[in-house]
Amino acid sequence: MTHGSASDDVVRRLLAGAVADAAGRLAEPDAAAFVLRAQRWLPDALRPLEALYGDRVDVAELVRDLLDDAVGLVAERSDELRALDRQRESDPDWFQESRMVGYVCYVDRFAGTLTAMRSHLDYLAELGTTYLHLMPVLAPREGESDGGYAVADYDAVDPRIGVIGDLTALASDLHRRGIALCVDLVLNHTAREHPWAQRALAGDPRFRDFYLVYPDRLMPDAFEATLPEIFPGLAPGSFTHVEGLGWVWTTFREFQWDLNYANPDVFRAMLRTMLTLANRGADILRLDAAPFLWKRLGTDCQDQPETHLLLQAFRAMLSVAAPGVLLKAEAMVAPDILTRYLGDHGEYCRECDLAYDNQLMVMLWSMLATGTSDLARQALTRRPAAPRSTSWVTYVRGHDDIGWAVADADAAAVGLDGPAHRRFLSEFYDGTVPGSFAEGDVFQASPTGASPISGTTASLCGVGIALEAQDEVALDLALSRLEALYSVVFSFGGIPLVYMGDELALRNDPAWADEPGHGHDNRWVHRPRMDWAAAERRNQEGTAESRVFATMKVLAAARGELSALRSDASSTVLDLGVPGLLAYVRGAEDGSGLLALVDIGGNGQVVGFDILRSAGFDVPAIAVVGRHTASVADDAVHLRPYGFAWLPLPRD
Ligand code: OTU
Repeated sequence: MTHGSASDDVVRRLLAGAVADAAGRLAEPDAAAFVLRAQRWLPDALRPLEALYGDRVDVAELVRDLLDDAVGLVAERSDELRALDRQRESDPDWFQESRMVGYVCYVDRFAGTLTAMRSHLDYLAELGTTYLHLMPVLAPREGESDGGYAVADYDAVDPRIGVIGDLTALASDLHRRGIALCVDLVLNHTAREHPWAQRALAGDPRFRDFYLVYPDRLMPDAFEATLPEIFPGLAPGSFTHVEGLGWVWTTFREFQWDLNYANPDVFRAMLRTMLTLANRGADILRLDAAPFLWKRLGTDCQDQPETHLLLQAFRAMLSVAAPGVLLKAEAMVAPDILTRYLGDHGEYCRECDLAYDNQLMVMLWSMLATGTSDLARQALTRRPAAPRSTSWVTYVRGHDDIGWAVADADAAAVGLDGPAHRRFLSEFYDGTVPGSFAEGDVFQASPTGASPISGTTASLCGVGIALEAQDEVALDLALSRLEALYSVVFSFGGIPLVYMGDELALRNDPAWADEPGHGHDNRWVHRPRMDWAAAERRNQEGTAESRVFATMKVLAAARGELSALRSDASSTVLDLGVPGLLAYVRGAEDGSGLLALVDIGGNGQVVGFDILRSAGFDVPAIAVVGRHTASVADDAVHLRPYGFAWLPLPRD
């Protein structure tokens, strides 16, 4: 940009305004800090906002309003959170540290209420948790709410779990313990009961423009020609006819109305929502359904360039107002395009700070089903790496179904047929493939046969079948599978997330369909209520719970000690010529490194030092092993079936 350009001028004028505004409403040093941040980030906000809204409004005016909102919200920010902002500004890589370990749960299913949650923090600390993701906490519509992903009020929490002050109090408790709080922000849609939707329904044109509403089927039909169905069984089509309004865009369920981000008022309203949540103590906002924000005729209406501009603008404005807060993209898109959400657009452009590593998750399950690591090596090597200042969150499973995101190109590269392999994975995990140990359920049958699968980690690993058969050997194998998967999640690169119940090997919830509103959505099979009796058994030697819980603790503790497991350390998958072995190397900037070996085939492995030496590694001593999963003897690393070993590499 040349000096004296129109946009420099705009920035100068906006800054002058911000100086006056901040001086009037913030005390020092916060006013000065605000201005400095505005100076740094305003150009990054103006660029995308100009591209998005330049033809619709005066963007300088829009940004003035956004800054005005921001100063107001910073003025309300607590001293405690401002201190955290300052700390994180001086240590912007805080979330890359290897001590980061996440835990994911539903407040009601884990503890009952937000207040009750505060009495379970010792349990989380025992596991090594430093990042707590609470599933949707904001007030949902009554009745069916897609697990809280249909928000009726962004300013209130679900009355069943408490009041907004309880969230703030919980956040304070967490911060005192060094735990960051992640909450969901459902920004693609609101519930039809949200006041914005209600005012649209009442005929208010300002709010009608908050949504995508069409008088007849002309445009809906035109869009649907290229739109995939997200929930074909639960909610066919992407539009819903609403009496008195017309056809409303509803990508997901009929009660989830997509917001119209072509309207700058929607951007402003959502930014206010983000900053308000930040003021309640949220450190990380999980941006639900991020790829869907912008629609374009003739496309699948996912991952449009404008979606990225929106995320960049949100990020920049958040950096001005709440610099310590991170954005996490929930984008279940192809691995080739996923890093765009982390700002990888040829050159780096700050966008989200975190994104779910969907590809690693799918590859974990693929490796377990085939007993081989070649496809995983291919896929994880080919996909772009997360930009250095961002990080993945790694996970074995989450609250959604598992979709079989295997790229045809990756499958072909290792001699597999993409569609056939995806079908195989679905049939393996729903238990129809002979010899399968898994007890999953098809979430929504796909005509391709590659149907997504529901089920808890333990049930998909074979724990249920083994217990029913009272087969100790099978149970040992099943638990070893679960531990092997988690060992990868804790070491491959990114913030590992433990999904509630996995630390106790909780099985599918047999009564999932009994709760009102859940019966037709079998994702509830893997959203069990916390079993506190099972949690008690973690202290009882010889139980499955004590074994798995101990492994998780060991993984978390060991991780914290190993700087090679920082999220920003590199990851390289190795080819040691052994199909049943997954091997990868981490390398941190401080020169520390780590070699991880996992027997993914389940038959046990003897990895000779000669193999390691020929791959260029000096033979290390074992740093960490899962409970009796590996040992070093006779010039080799011995892995038990599904065993794993983390071996520190000598510094270069
Ligand atoms: C998300 O999932 C949530 O995780 C789901 O629990 C919600 O039902 C949904 O949004 C609606 O709010 O399609 O199958 O690329 O894959 O946003 C799950 C992202 C989904 C989508 C994802 C979506």
